Amino acid sequence: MNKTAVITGATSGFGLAAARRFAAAGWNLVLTGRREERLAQIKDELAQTSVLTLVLDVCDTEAVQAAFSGLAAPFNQVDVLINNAGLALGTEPAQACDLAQWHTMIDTNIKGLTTVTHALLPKLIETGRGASIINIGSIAANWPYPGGNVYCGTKAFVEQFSLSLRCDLAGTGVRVSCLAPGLSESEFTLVRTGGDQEAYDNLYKGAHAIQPDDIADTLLWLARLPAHLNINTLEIMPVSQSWSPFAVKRD
Ligand code: NDP
Ligand code: 8X3
Repeated sequence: MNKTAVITGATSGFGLAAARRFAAAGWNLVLTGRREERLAQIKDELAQTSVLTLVLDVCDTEAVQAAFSGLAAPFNQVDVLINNAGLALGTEPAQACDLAQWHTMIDTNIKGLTTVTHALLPKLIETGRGASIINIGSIAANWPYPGGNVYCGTKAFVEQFSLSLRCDLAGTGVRVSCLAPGLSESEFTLVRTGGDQEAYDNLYKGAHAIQPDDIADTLLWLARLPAHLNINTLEIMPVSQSWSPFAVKRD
């Protein structure tokens, strides 16, 4: 029987690449996102496998609970949950930020991710040994940078939640991993900058950034690991990205 992966945020970037990669490997897919048209296109494209698309805002708790409570065959045994839906908004220093943008990041990256997890935990535990939750964190969880403020905070939550979840799931056979990419080329930067194509071009120019397909390959590798192994956290950067010295503001 084919395995089933639930991927949130499958309309672009990592989620879309993962959907393609898992489909090619023969997985059934439950794909979510807010953009209905894109979900319809993806379903057509991935006709080689069983795909259920759900137009879903992860911030809508009732909709998430309703969508995942009634999964029918062949999607009713969930083997992998990839909590990928997320976003950053803004690059300004905290004191110049828009509170509504902060709340949207918290609602999506923290509340949305926890709502989806809560809704699917019973199914994952039912699957048991070999099931996986893979949460998409970020290097921003551990490496703060100017303008990262609330986004960095949300991803620190994702990492700590993933690790704590592992403790609670001990004995169920369900694995939990936090995959933390660095600089990656996707619509993420257009969303963050309100559609600033120049900022996008400048950020990625000459950087040989991580590509969504790189993350998709890593996700499939994680999902296929032998059932007795759990990768706790996995941080990935492009070779071009490394650390700078601490900033010191002098009088
Ligand atoms: P994209 O912008 O390409 O993809 C984001 C996905 O999340 C889209 O499919 C979008 O779908 C979905 N999404 C956003 N908000 C919601 C919502 N409220 N409800 C449902 N779906 C939502 O970015 P990436 O692929 O790069 O990002 C994916 C994840 O990776 C995010 O969690 C991001 O924080 C993280 N990440 C990104 C990095 C990068 O540099 N790109 C690096 C490290 C981590 P739709 O708009 O259709 O709802
Ligand atoms: C996205 C990577 O460095 O832009 O999570 O925060 S970064």
